[in-house]
Amino acid sequence: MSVSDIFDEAEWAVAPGAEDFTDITSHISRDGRIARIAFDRPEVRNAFRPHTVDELYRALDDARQNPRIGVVLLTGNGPSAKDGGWAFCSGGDQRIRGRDGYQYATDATSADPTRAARTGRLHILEVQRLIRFMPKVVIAVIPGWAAGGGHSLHVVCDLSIASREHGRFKQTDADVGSFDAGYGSAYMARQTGQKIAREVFFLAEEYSADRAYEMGAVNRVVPHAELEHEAIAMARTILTKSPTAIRMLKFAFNAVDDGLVGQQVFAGEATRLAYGTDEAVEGRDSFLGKREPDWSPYPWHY
Ligand code: S0N
Repeated sequence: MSVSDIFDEAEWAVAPGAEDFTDITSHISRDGRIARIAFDRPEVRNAFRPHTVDELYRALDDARQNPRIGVVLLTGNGPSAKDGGWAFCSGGDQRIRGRDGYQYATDATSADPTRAARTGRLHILEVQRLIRFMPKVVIAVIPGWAAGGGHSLHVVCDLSIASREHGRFKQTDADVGSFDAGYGSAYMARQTGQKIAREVFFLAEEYSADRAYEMGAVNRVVPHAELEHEAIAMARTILTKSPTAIRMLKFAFNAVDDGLVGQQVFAGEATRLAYGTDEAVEGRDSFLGKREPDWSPYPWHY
């Protein structure tokens, strides 16, 4: 079944465990190497409620843990049956925003009534961190509006590709009193420069995909009908590269802005690489063999 007007069924199979999702769709390419995860609430411009975020986190984490997958496409299904509008994501669902965050549905018809008693959530930030720290390339595929928290999600993705006709951007945070003072704003300023990022946030004006490209906020702008194919082509190019090189590069790009957490993530990968050396094997084996390690074969490189 087609989930979106520009979705190519021939490319994808439903991801294991994704059959019951209500707010997103999750697919894996038929060769098992690319994930396509999409907001599926086109009637509200793909706004997310806590249940959406729960599903999104699960789908992204499944992709993270799948060793065959190297690239994740994050997108929005569409168009809206109500008015034909397209969206990547319009951020938090303002209808259920409470004083302590976004509220789970409380009625028995909600997607998950067992969650009714829980407090409000802002856990889209956990999704941002998952995108940021997963050792795979995440591409925002933007078929329409990227607004509010949806704008922030595209900012945090590694790459962004947008529809020329329908790609629209707007940072509404200051309009609705709900602000992303983390990656959504400060990291955007790293991408576009301070003046432009401040303009985007302080004026909250709509801007086009071509303008986003001029700002350095998106990588490519393509015809709407070609958007998903272009994204898949981009993913396939990345998949021809060394997985270790891509992983180390992503974490190197991150590290400069991520403080000690960035260093920790990069260092973890360095440790993993070290485990593959005879030198580290000697350290482990000497301990297990209850003997002194013999480092003599290993030079002090210069
Ligand atoms: C996206 C906009 C600009 C599209 O305008 P357009 O095309 O004129 O369509 P509309 O007629 O306005 O919308 C169509 C229908 O969709 C509903 N709708 C749209 N967006 C939302 C939404 N976010 N929540 C609920 N409903 C939405 C409309 O109401 C309309 O429905 P009907 O037909 O029934 O009238 C325009 O829609 C717009 O401006 N949307 C609001 C964008 C917005 O302000 N989003 C929230 C911003 N804040 C966040 O997202 C915060 C998120 C968060 O959790 C967070 C917290 C802390 C730190 C970081 C974050 C973060 O991630 O940002």
